[in-house]
Amino acid sequence: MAKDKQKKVRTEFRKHYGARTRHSDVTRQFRADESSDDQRSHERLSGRGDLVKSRVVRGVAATADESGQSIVLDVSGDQCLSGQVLRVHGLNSIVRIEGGVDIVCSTRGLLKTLGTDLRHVVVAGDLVMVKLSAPDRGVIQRVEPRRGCISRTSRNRQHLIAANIHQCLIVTSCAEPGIKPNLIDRFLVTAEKSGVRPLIVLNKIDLVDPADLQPTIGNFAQLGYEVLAISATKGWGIDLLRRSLQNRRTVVVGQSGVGKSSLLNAIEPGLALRVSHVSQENQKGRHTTTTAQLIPLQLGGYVLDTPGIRQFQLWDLVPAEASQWFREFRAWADRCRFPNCSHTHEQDCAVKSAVADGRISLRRYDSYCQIFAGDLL
Ligand SMILES: Nc1nc2c(ncn2[C@@H]2O[C@H](COP(=O)(O)OP(=O)(O)O)[C@@H](O)[C@H]2O)c(=O)[nH]1
Ligand SMILES: [Mg+2]
Ligand SMILES: [Zn+2]
Repeated sequence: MAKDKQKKVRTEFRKHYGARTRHSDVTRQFRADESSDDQRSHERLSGRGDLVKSRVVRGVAATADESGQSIVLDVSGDQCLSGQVLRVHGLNSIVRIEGGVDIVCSTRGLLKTLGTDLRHVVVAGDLVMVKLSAPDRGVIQRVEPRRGCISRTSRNRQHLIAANIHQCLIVTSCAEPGIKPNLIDRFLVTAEKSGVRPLIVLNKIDLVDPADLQPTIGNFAQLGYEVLAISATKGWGIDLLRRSLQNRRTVVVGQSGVGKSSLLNAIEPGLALRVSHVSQENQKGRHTTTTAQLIPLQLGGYVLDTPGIRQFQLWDLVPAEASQWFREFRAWADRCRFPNCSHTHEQDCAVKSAVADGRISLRRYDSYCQIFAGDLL
């Protein structure tokens, strides 16, 4: 270590807040909409930030990962244990060490210094290396590169609130309230954007004729999305759902009333209670601590609880970026006359032709147009 102190390592960091990368001229038209949106607070599954900072770090090699939201520090020889962060309380984190023991960890000094700039030095879901300082305490030495990041945009700043989330359970109900396919599309877009695998759940199948569900299921299944039809109260399809959650980190989203709590309880009694909002965010003014946490499942795996994530209004979607996340558009978009075609008003648009030929579903295209126009559901 002493020798390392002489070394200087130039490191690049990305900011994870502020203006997002623009992909085409078309997107500029939407800046106005977006900045008014940004006055509110959003939560979304994030994309990547922009490269903005370069810092000299003394003594220890530090790098930012591809999303720029994590720090990797070299650990010098001493033995470390790997674990994952269940939640963060101020300066301390609760880390589940391999083997299932939870310990309280502080964060290594340098990580904290860097964190002031990066804002989120450690978040729920982080995979970390920990050096034990006592049987039930440790110090986080290193944070592994992140993927599957869930973030919140607040006052023009993007805050990372959870990392390494494998999948997003999009819960909808067949009746009371009825299915809103366009809302499913919004969740799909947000999930796709961040590399979190979407899984669509149609709950309350006991209230409808299964035949009526076929068009909806077919529509999403054709696009390659997994759709599970279940009844949380009757217990139908719950085993399949359990298997989908096993050994994975899952965030559960969906309108209120669709049966998220019922579904969680069907998977494991008492789970819904544990996955309940710990606190409501104060959306105005200062940055407030996020209380996202991973709730361990008896069958293995975790469900993420994060205040506000289930309210879709809080999901931040940049309208002009939406087309790239409509996966069936991709094969056609290259053939549009204009490289920055928005597939709305342009001539010689291959996507629109595909819709006309029935190769792209009209429902999906309409849904895209709504998002592009910035319509709220
Ligand atoms: N018929 C029927 N009702 C259900 C089912 N799942 C949930 N419900 C009911 O739907 C209502 C809302 O469920 P809840 O779990 O609180 O939804 P949440 O707001 O998404 O957490 C409750 O009255 C549940 O009993 C189901 O599979 N079938
Ligand atoms: Mg609930
Ligand atoms: Zn086009």
